[in-house]
Amino acid sequence: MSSTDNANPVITRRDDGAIAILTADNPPVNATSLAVRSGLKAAVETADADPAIGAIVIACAGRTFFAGADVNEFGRPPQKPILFELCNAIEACSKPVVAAFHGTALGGGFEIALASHQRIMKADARAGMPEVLLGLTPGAGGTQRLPRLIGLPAALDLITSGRQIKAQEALKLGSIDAIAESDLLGEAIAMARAAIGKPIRRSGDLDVPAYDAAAVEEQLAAVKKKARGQTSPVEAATLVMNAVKGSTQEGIAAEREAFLRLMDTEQSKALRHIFAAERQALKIDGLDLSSAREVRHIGVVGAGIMGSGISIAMADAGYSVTVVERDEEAASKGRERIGGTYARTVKSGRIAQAVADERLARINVGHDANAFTNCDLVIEAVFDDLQVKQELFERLSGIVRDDCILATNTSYLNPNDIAAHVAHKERVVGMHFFAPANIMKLLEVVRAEHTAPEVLATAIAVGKRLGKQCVVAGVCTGFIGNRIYASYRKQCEFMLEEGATPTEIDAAMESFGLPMGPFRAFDLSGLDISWALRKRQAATRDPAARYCVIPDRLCEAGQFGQKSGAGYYNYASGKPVPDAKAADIIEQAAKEKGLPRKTFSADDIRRRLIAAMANEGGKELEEGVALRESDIDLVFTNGYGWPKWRGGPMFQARVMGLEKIVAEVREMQARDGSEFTLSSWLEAQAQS
Ligand code: 3H9
Repeated sequence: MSSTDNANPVITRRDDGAIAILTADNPPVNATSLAVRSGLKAAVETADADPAIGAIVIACAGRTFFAGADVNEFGRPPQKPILFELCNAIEACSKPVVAAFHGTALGGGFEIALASHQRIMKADARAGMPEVLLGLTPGAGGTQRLPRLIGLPAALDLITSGRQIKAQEALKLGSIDAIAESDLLGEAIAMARAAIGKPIRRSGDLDVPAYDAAAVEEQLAAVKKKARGQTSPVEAATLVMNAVKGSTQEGIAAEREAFLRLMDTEQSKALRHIFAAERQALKIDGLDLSSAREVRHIGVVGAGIMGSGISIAMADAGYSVTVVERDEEAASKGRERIGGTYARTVKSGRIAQAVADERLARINVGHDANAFTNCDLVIEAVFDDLQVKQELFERLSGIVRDDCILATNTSYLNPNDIAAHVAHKERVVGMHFFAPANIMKLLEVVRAEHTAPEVLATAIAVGKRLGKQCVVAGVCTGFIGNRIYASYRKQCEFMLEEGATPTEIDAAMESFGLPMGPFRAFDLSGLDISWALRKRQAATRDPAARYCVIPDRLCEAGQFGQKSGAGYYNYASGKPVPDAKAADIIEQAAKEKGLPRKTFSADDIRRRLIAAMANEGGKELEEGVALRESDIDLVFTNGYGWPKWRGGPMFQARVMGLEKIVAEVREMQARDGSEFTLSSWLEAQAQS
C-alpha cells in the first residue's frame, strides 16, 4: 500500500495496489464546497492519467458521505469547477470509479455517486435528492442520470418528494450495485479491482428504461396537485422528463438554468431560512444539551385526546409509558382510544400489525397514580384548569421520585402557577404538544421560572427522540404560537365587522398556501371551546379593548362549527357553503358598531394578518418569550399548517416590507386599541 502526496487539504489519496482511494474530509457533513470540488476533480484526473492506477474509489471520512452542495455558498457567485463539471469529469474517467458511501448521500453527494461507474452503500446508509425541500432542483446531473439508472417513475418519485431511501430500496431500484455489510472500504476496493479492464457502465450513456406513458402522466399530475403552489417539485419533474427528450448533457444544461433561477426565488429563500432555523433552534445560550438526564419510563396523566396522542408518540419512540386516568371507566375509554388509533394506522398501511402490537404493549393504562413511582418524567394532559392542575401537581410531587421531571401540557396556563405547591420546582417544565400529538411536529418546551437547565435539556432530548421540532418558549399566555394565533384570530373577526366575508378571508389565506383558511379551521376545531374561554375571561377583559361579538352570537345560536352542522359555514350538504344565519349575525354586528363597510383585496387581508402576527411576535422577542425570529417561524410551519415554502410569519413580514407592516400595525393601533400597540422590536427592525 502506498500514499501519494496531495496538496488539497480536504481530499487525500491513498493507493492500494492499482486502486487509488480518494477520501474527502470536510467536516461536519462533507458538503461539496469549492475545496472538495476542485480537489476531487484534480485527484480523479491525476489518477486517470497515472499508469500505475487501474481503478478509483471515492469515499468520505467522518460521519457521512457528501451531504450535497454547500448551503453556505448559496447566493454567492458560483466558483469553478461547478459541481456538474466535477460529476462530468468523474463519469468521463477512463478507469472504473466506485463510489463507497456511508451516512447519507444527499443531493450533490448522491449525484457524485450517480456519476461514478459503480456504487456500494453501507447497510445503514441512506440516499436521496432533497433539493426540492430547499426550493431547488438537482443541479449536477441527478435528474438525468437517476432516471437512466432506475427508470422514470422511481426517479420522479425520489426527485420530486426529496425522500431518502435506505440501502435495500436503493439496491432494489438499481441505484446502487451492492450493499456493504461490514467493511465498506474493503468491499469497495474489491469491487474496483474486479472492474479493472472491464467495460465501463456510465449512467449518462444509458437509455431510460421503457415506461408506461399514461401512468407517468398521472404521476406528473399528482406531483402538481401535491405541491399546492410550491414550484420546485413541478420544475424538478419537468427536468426529469427531459431524460426522454434529449441527451444527458442537454438535460444537465436545463438543470443548471433551473437551479440558478430557483436559487433567487422567495420560495427557495424561505425553505433555506427554515433549514437554518431548524438547526438554530436548539442552540440556546448557556444550555448544554448533553446535560440531559436519561429517560426510560414516562408517565402520562390523562388518556383523553391529548394524553392518548402523547402516549402514542412516546411508545412510537420506544419509551415505556404508564398512563393514569381518574377511574377504571376513563382508563378503559383511554385504552380503546389508543388501541383505535393503532388499528387505524395499521389499516392505512403505515405500520405492520406486529409493530403496532409491540408499541401498544409499551403502554399501560390504569387509574392508580402510584404506578408513577418509577417514572423519570410525568406529563400531565388533563383539563386546562389551574386548580385542577395545581392539585394534581401537588399530589404527584408526593408520589414520584424527587428527581422525576414534572411536565405540563397546558396551552394557556402559567406553569409557574401550576408548580406553586410542588416540592423541587426546578423539575417543572412545560411540554406543549399540538393535537394530534402523535402526528404534529411541533413541541413548545416552556422554561418556567425555576426550571433547571438539565430539566430543560431533558425535555428537549425527549422531544428530539419523538422526532419533534422543539422550540424553547418563555412563560406567557398561549406561549409562542397560541399567543400570536389569538392576535391573528382577532383580526380575522374584525375584518368581518368591516366588510370582508369568511369566504374571502379563507380564499386569501388558502391561495397564500395555508391548507385551510382561518374560518374553516375555526369551524373544524369547534367554536364552543374559545367561547367557553372568553366567558371565563369576561370579568377581567379590558372594557376599552375592541371586542367582536360574532363568534359568541354564532355559539348562542347553536352554531358551534362543523360538528353542529354550521358555524361560519353551513355543512348540511357535506361541503362548507356560506351560511345565511352567519351572514345575518355578521351584518347585524357590523351595524351595531357603525363601522364603515369596505372591500378587502386578498393582499389587504394577508398584509393585515401577517402584520398582526409579526407585531405580536415582535412583542414576544422583546419579552424573551421567543428567543429568535426564526423560532416563531418554526412554530407556525410545524404546528399551524403554514407551508415551509412561505417561511413563516416573521419571514413573510420581511418579504412584504417591514415599513408596510409597521404602517399596517399603526392603523390597527388607531382602530383597534391598546392590544395592538406597535412592538418596539418591530419598529426598530423596520428602521434598521
Ligand atoms: C444540492 O446538493 C444541489 C446540487 O444538486 C447541485 C449543486 C450545483 N452544506 O443537520 P445537522 C451543517 S442542495 C453546509 O444538524 P445531522 C448544518 O448546518 C443540498 N452545511 O446534522 C450543521 O451545522 P451547525 C442538498 C451543512 O447529522 C451541521 O452541518 N443537501 C449542510 O442531523 C450538522 O447538520 C441537503 O439538503 C450542507 N449541505 O444531519 C442536505 N448540511 O453544526 C442537508 C448540513 O453549524 N443536510 N450542514 O449547525 C441534511 O439533511 C443533514 O444535515 C444531514 C446530517 C442528514 C446531512
